[in-house]
Amino acid sequence: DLYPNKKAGLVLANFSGGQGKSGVEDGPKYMLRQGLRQDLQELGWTTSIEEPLASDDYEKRKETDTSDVWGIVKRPQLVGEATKQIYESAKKVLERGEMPVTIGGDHSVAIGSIAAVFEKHPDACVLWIDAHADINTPSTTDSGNLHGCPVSFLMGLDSENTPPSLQWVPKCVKPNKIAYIGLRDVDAGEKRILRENHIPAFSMYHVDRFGLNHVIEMALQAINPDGDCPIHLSYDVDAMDPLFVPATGTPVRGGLTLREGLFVAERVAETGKLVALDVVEVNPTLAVHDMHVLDTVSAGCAVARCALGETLL
Ligand code: 4U7
Ligand code: MN
Ligand code: MN
Ligand code: MN
Repeated sequence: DLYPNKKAGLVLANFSGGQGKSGVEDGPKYMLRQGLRQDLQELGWTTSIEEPLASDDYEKRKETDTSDVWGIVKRPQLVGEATKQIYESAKKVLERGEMPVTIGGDHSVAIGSIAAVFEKHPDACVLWIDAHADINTPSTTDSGNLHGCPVSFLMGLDSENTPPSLQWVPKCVKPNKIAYIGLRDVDAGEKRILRENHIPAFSMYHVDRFGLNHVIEMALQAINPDGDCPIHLSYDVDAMDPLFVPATGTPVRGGLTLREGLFVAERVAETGKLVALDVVEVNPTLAVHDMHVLDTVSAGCAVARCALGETLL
């Protein structure tokens, strides 16, 4: 068995402050209602639940505190506090020897989970599955939405312009320790950052050119050449095509099929090196029909099951 311990701590990151739309904070609730916890238990995982955001009403604060800005950056205080709480929860889970499975929430929550993983495993690497690179800095972001910036804080890029509330974030991710798969909507400033830092980034063009299997091998080879590093899989469901995952905040057409999206998670499970998983950007309220909700939530749950070994024989 590749994962003999089989204990997961589900970190409920019901947070929407990294972007403007409401509803993404309900992702965890919908995924649990869909049976995520039972699914994982049926796969042999013992699960516990962490609720890092339970003691404050972040959604209420998002509505009311209009002074929480840093230049163009929206809600740095809220994001700084929420991600710090998520960091503490994920750290607790890791300290117990368990795997943090962080359920978003928008992708800013990965600031917390990834910071915790690198504290426990300084030699870790990150696979970022997404239509977007999420590597804007406070200087390059046009939207001011922090869910488009988590990677830049974790890498310590443009740290002179980091909002005070996010200065706790450790500069833990080196350019050769993160790789992207699924990119197709990358801002000009982000392209420059990816290029200048030689960050391995595989877009949908590369998926078509080389095939997904080969792209995954290249990504893993780039960040984990000896195959011995712990892997953090940060999975934005918008990596998959909106045909399969319609209920998400920033959908981009031309994405991974559902099977391709699950294959990435399956391949990572097969390495036996997964130490943490994020599943983010499920926004049930952006669905037009009930079937959109079901498709999206089911896809998110399936990513988690595949990453935790459902399809390993
Ligand atoms: B997600 C964007 F401009 N790059 O910065 C931005 F296109 O977590 C999108 O990947 C960010 O969904 C998307 O706002 C963040 C935009
Ligand atoms: Mn993302
Ligand atoms: Mn995205
Ligand atoms: Mn999004």
